[in-house]
Amino acid sequence: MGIVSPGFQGRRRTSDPALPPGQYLTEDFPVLSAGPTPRIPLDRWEFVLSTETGDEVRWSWAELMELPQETPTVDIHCVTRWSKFGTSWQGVSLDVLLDGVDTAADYAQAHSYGGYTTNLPLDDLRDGQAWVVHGYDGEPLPAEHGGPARLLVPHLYFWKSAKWVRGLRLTVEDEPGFWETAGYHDYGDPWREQRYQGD
Ligand SMILES: Nc1nc2c(c(=O)[nH]1)N[C@H]1C(S)=C(S)[C@@H](COP(=O)(O)O)O[C@H]1N2
Ligand SMILES: [Mo]
Repeated sequence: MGIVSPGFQGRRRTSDPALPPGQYLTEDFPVLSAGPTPRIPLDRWEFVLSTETGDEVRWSWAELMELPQETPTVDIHCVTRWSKFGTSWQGVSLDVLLDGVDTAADYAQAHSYGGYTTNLPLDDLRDGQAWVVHGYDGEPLPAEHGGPARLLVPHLYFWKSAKWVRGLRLTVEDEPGFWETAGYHDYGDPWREQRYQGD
């Protein structure tokens, strides 16, 4: 080994080009929840994708597990300014869930067990940009971080990654969710610092 102090080696710093403007790095994994943590038994869990025409596709937990699984490792950025590099997840790509879904919708509203909602353009869920994840760091996703399953959309501020996700409503019009209605930015690109409406 060379003369490199442990803990410094390989660690990226606040000047890192991978850190969006106004963010700082954290090594731990903060929990941010607007309400109590819902507990959903796996035998009653389901994920529902509904289209603007009222068509629905449903997956039980067992059905979700039978789909092709991916293990994305991504950086995440919370609007409260913490970022965490190199988080490792396991789950199903939205490309798989949207495959074969016939829709003319341009938007999606994610909704969660417990009532949380968040909106995003449907295109931001396609092309390897989003997952329904149920594993973190090789373990089942802890309830406080959104288990049994959450949305993971790492290229947008982390409030778009709905915990305890229950489904997606595909909509023709953009329908603001919980934080978007409260004044947060409709899109939430961390690289353009889109924290609040008007940013
Ligand atoms: N259902 C639900 N999803 C949610 C939230 C929430 O309050 N409820 N908070 C959001 C916010 S603001 C952030 S930063 C992340 C936090 O995820 P974590 O607690 O796993 O760090 O979840 C997002 N998804
Ligand atoms: Mo957040």
